[in-house]
Amino acid sequence: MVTKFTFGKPFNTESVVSDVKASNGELPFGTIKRAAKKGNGSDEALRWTYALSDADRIFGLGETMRGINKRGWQFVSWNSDQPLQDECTKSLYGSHNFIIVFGKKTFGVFFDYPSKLTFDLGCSKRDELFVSAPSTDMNIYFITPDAAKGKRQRGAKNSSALKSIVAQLRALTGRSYVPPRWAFGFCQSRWGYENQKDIERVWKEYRKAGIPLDSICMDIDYMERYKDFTVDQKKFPDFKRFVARLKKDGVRLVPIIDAAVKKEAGYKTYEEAVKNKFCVTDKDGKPWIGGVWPGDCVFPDFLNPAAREWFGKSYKVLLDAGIEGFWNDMNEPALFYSYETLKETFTELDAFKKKSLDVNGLFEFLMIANSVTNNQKDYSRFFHNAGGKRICHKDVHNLYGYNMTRGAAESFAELDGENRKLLYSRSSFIGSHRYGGIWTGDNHSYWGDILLSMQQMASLNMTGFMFTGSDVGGFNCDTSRDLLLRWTAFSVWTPLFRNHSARGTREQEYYQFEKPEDFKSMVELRYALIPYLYSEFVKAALTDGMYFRPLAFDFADDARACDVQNQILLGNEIMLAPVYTQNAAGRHVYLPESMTEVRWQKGKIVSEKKLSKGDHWIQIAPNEIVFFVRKGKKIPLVKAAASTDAISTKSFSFAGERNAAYELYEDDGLTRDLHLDGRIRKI
Ligand code: MIG
Repeated sequence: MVTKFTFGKPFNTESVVSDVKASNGELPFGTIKRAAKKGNGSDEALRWTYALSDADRIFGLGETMRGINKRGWQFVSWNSDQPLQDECTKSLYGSHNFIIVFGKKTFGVFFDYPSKLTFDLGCSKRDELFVSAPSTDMNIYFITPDAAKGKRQRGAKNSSALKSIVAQLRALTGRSYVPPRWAFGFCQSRWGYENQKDIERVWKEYRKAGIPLDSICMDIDYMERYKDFTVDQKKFPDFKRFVARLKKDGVRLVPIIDAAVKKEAGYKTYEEAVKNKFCVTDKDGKPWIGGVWPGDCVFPDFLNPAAREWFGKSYKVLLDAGIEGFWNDMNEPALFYSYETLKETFTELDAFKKKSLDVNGLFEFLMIANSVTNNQKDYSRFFHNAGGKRICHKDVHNLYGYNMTRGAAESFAELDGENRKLLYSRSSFIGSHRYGGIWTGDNHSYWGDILLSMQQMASLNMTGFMFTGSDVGGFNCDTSRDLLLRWTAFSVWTPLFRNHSARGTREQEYYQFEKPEDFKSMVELRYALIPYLYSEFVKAALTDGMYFRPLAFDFADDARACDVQNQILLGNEIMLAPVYTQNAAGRHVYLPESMTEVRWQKGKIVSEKKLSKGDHWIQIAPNEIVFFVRKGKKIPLVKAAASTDAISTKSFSFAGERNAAYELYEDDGLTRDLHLDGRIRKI
């Protein structure tokens, strides 16, 4: 059951798509304190507090650092460009303000609020959970599990409780985005592909190595002076033909689009933005200028529906060139500089000319200089026109990337009512899961980031973001072959499977390493699985389910299972237990029920072994993938192909229990009309 409470006059984020009447009753969980004065200047104008029991676990929050159980740490919803995230980072690119308390009482809470929110999940005090905001205007939804329907199995009650809470959040906020099937193919990316020659090389090397490939991302260098919706003619002399040539071989190009628009007289997008008043404005109502890649930029006002639509329609030039997928970047929005901050900074630094730079002075100097980029004050310096109302950006900050994604998706549907497009964003908010996926941003080539990625997948699925994945191999720092192998062994299971890295780091395309056949084998498992993974994904999307789940969601009565932070369930059949430490020969795995251990090597299944419920040490060589098929289940595999277009589902091989049945969802992988009816094949 969903119970809504409205405090003050909340901004309508349009996260919620169903009509729920606000209750006048008592809060079912915890207490609310609101400052007498609207916005008392602190971050605690509104504060919801809940007393935690010893055994309570806290799930949710989507894209954040740290484990699946979030208890014991503090997180801040404030969409941030975090080029160097680490374990202590409190804010990432998205705000997914949904938590589940699982324990003495089990319930979900969704805070529908567009600005900064602090989640203290038993961090300041072990037994206290509080969520606070700088404003007193907010909608809060409490979700309690619906009674389980149908036949009850032992242990099914609590487990269906967690699934029921997530399903209700999804019913409230809308169905998850489903990309075209080719988006489940492998994508190679790198910030540093400069021109057609670079991309051609990637394509040819992959084909030469016999490693399947479906898409190549184009990072900012394809544009003319970093201008959105342009393609540099010198670098891509006949772009349309190039796109067609690659597509004929099953490879799609996926260009990046940045949020900010270069200020340049005569540049179409800029001129249109200014003429139509589609930019965010400064205190005097003039287009606000901030610096990003192209230098001085204006910022589309994605909160203004007309501006949102206009920007979305601007993708048309690329669609017309044959492009079918995009990634939206820098839409927190990231800000390299503003003139206001630069001016203040120069003034402050000026004072240092007369000072001697002792240790403290030097650090102060560096701090001031370094605070130019993503300076928080800048978010108070510009304004939106949201439904005719002038609103300061900081009050709706977390909605910016969401509405960029929304504008693009809505325009794609108008421009091409027939076919789905691939779209994923860096910044997000609950609500944008209806319009696109996300990637998890600038991680590192750290071993711990493999685990982080797995944990984020589980949490993101709770908040509706199912089409997601991390930069395989790590974005920052130099990767290593062993790390890339282990990371790939996990990421062959993530819906977005993209190897991406930063300019200046070691090149990490699979063919760059010795024995590329080891990578080939892994990517081949992905392709053998695509019909299955796609089937589980669409079924989850259409039934408000989850593609990835923590073990607690299916084994809620098994305390051991509920505390597992380094294994997850995929769909209805699979459990994953990736290796994420260097030079490990294998790892411990906890089986909450008996399962089949399946071992993949050299492009095929080499062994299957029934294992009993309980603890196991599993040996896993760096070039192997081991996964577990659940009790009473099997999965279908097909013959791997060079690209998804070439996959045939005429015949299958299987892993798991052969006499089990599997219900395969199949469609054309492209058209927008999605439904399960008549599309399930029992095999
Ligand atoms: O300031 O476009 O997260 O994936 O390669 C860096 C360059 C801007 C950040 C993205 C990353 C991308 C990079 N971008």
